[in-house]
Amino acid sequence: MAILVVVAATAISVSMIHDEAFLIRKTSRVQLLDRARLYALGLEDWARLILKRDQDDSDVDDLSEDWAFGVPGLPIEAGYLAGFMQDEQSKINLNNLLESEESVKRLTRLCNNLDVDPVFIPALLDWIDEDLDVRYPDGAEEHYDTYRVANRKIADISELLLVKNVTTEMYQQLKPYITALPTTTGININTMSETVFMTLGEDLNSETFIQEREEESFTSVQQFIERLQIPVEEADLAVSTEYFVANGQVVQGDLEYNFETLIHRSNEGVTAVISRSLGLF
Ligand SMILES: [Ca+2]
Ligand SMILES: [Ca+2]
Repeated sequence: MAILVVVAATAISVSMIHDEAFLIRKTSRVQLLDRARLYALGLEDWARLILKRDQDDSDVDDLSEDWAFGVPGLPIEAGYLAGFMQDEQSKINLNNLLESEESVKRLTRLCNNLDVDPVFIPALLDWIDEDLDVRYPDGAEEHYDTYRVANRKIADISELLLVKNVTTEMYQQLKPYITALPTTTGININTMSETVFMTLGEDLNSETFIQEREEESFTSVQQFIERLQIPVEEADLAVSTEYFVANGQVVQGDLEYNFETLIHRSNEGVTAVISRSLGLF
């Protein structure tokens, strides 16, 4: 942890060094905001650095690695920084649905397990697919409600709220377990929650899964299936991750500045920002 904090402090001061002159003494709200923004971007740079180093260290991603430990509250002038990263591939990727029947089955099981009516799934598929043919019986194309159906990959899971038969309550229940990534991805079995594990098949036992994983991370999907002795489809499962979300908070006096950034990391360890929300939200 101490090493992480030092690395964070170093990365942040490096990325801020050019703006040093600006930081001195002036404390108007605009300047506080600018400064918070710089700290936030510094923290994001640090997250990318941690991910790059992690890629150099190992081919597997699990919850014992540096990226999985947050910065609990690093003191800065007149406030503090905090942040944490999450593996976006620990969730069900809605943009897998068209290419993978297994992903549709998993989403259906997720709904059933959470007591959410899966009746919206055909309309969701219509929302994503490029054609205008309505799926029978509950699909929806062009003229549903006041919205135009997107007919392309989902950019943000909140789009689900626009899909026929999805209520705010259903969305809130599903939200922690779903994601929308720009490419087809595997669920990382080393980071997924018990709830996501339970979507991989019928009558599974999540206790054994958690015990086995705590003993040792899974080095391959095949090894996961062998160790647990469960009838699970290998499709769209993985032991490593390309997409992470970095969350951070910069507190300066009474000002609380937040960011949430989706980061892609390639097999070569090159990171890129895919999307970012930044500000006083
Ligand atoms: Ca790793
Ligand atoms: Ca469509």
